[in-house]
Formats: sequence, C-alpha cells, structure tokens
Amino acid sequence: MSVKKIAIVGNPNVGKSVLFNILTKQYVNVSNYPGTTVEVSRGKMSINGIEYEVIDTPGMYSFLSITEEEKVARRILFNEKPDIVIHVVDAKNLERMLSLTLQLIEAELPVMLVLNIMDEAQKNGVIIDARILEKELKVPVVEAVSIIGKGIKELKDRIEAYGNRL
Ligand SMILES: Nc1nc2c(ncn2[C@@H]2O[C@H](COP(=O)(O)OP(=O)(O)O)[C@@H](O)[C@H]2O)c(=O)[nH]1
Ligand SMILES: [Mg+2]
Repeated sequence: MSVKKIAIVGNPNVGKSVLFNILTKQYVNVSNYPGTTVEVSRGKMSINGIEYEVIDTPGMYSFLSITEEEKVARRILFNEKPDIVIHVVDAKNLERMLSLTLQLIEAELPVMLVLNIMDEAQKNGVIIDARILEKELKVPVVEAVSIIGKGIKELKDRIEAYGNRL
C-alpha cells in the first residue's frame, strides 16, 4: 500500500509549521520546490502503524496564486493530489479565513479544517461551535492550540478515521 499524503495549507502565520513539526518530529526534509526558490518541508508521521507523508506548504490566501509561494501551494494541491488537505486557520480571524476553506471544498479536495490558536481566540471572546461548523461545511473540524500540543490527539484520530474512508 502506498504512503498516504497530507498537505497542510493556509494563510501565512496561522501555525502550519508548528503543527507540521509536532506531527512529523525528526523525519524532515527541506528542499526547493522544483523550478522555484520556494522551500517546502516534507516529513513522515505514523498513526497506529499507518505511514503518512506530511507536506508543509507555503502560505496562500487564495487560489488566485499571485505570489510564487501561492503558485507552489496550488501546484502541490493539484499535481501531488494529497489524500488529505489540512486547512489550518487562525481561530481569531475565522470569518476572514473561511473563504479559502470554501474554495478548497469547492475544488473537491479532501479537506479537514483545523481551528488553531484557540487560546487567543478564547481570550478575545471569540465563540466557535466546531460541531455546527462541521455540519455546515460537511468536513471534519478540529480545535487546536498547536504550540502546546492541544488538539493533536484528536486531529490524529480524525486523520485516521478520514483515511479509513479513502
Ligand atoms: N497563541 C498561539 N500561537 C500559536 C499557535 N500556533 C502557532 N502559534 C504561533 O504563531 C506564529 C506562526 O506560526 P507558524 O507555524 O510559523 O505559522 P505558518 O506561517 O502558518 O507556518 C508563531 O509565532 C507560533 O508560535 C497556537 O495554537 N496558539
Ligand atoms: Mg510556515
């Protein structure tokens, strides 16, 4: 069985790399995306004996792909056809970030949504009901505080469950 591929996508500064590092730990390789100067990190993770390749994609705001980083992120999504696309958002600015979630879903990519930086969102009084969001979007939604590893266990469980449908 081939290794399943997971791409982590989202705006810059939402915690993609922190999440990537928690998931992949030491097995990481950093290289320029072919034909570009954009660095892409790839790592390995295993959940209950199932191996995954995890890709930390450059930040993107939308599919319009204006910057070289966004073009690389788009190419990873459409050329490498990941089995799971984890869209990481900053929960403080959820509304602003959901348009990319919708674009990813409309493109029929296998999306999971991670509401990261929940600690600051809660401090700011932002109230999010992940279960309602999940029903509306019809994709798995996981709350996380990546810097302290909160939500990672649930994320891995949901990745495994998602993988079982593939
Ligand atoms: N408070 C808080 N900060 C976070 C969390 N996750 C990431 N950060 C911080 O957000 C900043 C951007 O993280 P990074 O992983 O580099 O974002 P990326 O650009 O999406 O890869 C860093 O300063 C992180 O320490 C979180 O859950 N809570
Ligand atoms: Mg990063």
